[in-house]
Amino acid sequence: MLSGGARRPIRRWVVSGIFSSTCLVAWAADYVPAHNPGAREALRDVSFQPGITHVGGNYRFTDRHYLLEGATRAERLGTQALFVYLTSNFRAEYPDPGTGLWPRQDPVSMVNLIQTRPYQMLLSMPFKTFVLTGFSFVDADNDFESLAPGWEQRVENECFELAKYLLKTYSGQGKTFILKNHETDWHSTTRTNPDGSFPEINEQEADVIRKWFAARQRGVNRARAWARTERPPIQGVAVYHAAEVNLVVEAGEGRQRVLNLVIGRMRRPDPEPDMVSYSAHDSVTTVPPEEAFDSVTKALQSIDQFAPDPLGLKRKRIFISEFGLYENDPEAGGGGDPVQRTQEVLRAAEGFGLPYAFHWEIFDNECRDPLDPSGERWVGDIGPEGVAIGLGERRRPSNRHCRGLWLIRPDGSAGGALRPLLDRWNPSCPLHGVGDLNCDGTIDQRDADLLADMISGRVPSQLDADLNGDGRVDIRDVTVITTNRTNR
Ligand SMILES: [Ca+2]
Ligand SMILES: [Ca+2]
Repeated sequence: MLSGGARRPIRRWVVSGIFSSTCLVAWAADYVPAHNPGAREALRDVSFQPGITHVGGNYRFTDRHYLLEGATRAERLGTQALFVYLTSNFRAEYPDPGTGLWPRQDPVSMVNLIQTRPYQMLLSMPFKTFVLTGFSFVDADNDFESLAPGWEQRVENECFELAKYLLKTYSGQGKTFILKNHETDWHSTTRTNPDGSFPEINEQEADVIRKWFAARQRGVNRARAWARTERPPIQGVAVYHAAEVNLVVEAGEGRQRVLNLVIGRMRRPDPEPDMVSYSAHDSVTTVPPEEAFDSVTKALQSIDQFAPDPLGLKRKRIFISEFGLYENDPEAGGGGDPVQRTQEVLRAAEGFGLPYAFHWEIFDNECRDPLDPSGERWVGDIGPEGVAIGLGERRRPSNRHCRGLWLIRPDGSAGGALRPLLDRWNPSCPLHGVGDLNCDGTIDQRDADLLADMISGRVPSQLDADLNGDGRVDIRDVTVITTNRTNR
């Protein structure tokens, strides 16, 4: 199944020729040993935690910078792990309706982009782990014919500069960064089968992917090698590179996929990827909820069989980068009980010993345009910029226009997958981030009264009462309480 969960937001910048094999120059192996005790320690003690993805959502609730609105909502819900994109399409994926935080001049590299104010504000938030889906800007240029000479070196350098910056800037802050790509299997070939099925990759295509993974990993390895020589020493920060797979069920069945044909064969002098991230729609949404545990576990076993382990991370070298439920579109998969399915996925991920599993999307990125008479057009395909539609705009999708890849629905209510996540993030007060301000287990008038007291200054205002993520505690946050009230 061509799962759409993650395809849509990056369709505009995915490079159709990225893995074409033309004009590639051989590179001189500049192998830097990947072994890094500090890096290993950072993940070894991580206990399993669910995270949230935020990119390209189709609706917003505030006029704040969208990167920060989503991140603030995620923080309120209680997660310490956030997954965002670093993409040359940043203005569309994270629109800035009125705060002027994006620079006028376009950044020209990942490290340029992460130094912009929105990302600086994001990285200063108290998340412990940031997953960054980043294609180097040289990849996003969609012009490999002309860029091919020196391509791998440029990819390597861009990853090096980003990783070096993160290590240097966040030394001592206890943060973990994971640089990864997006669903490599979908990008592994531009061929199509006459019957519409997705072709198995061939040796030539596998070789280009291998070189590309190696270039990215070499960049991260170089940065870690640099960090080991710095004085004062860089410590208390970790940067990893993950290679992503998404057709794992088929790889387990012996079909030629990225997991078995590329990752399973990476050997020195190619640096092996630190980690393997798994966009898990093929095992999460293709079975009934009660079978999700077995389905996901089996897929993880396949990854464990093929993934190298250059840092000695054991099963901490694998994580689920995407699981999402098409709560509103059962035919697409993910139907049935969303609570049970979510619980089973989390149980499988934790039981297998993974560090993370990220829920695909805080705000759904697969909604239809309500103004399109055919009902076919996606909101994400409307225009070049600003796919997150604001409150009151005619084009804003409502719940029924979306497929259900959400934790927060367009009407502000909680998606079906949210409760099991809240129970893990904040067991003592799970509903806090959706309105239970006084932590008595219900969302009702008493919470609204407490919020009113904060707004009027009768009690000190708490930033965690900024329920809609616009950076202020005011009357607009009352809406979240009224939408989610448990006692009506
Ligand atoms: Ca309450
Ligand atoms: Ca607010």
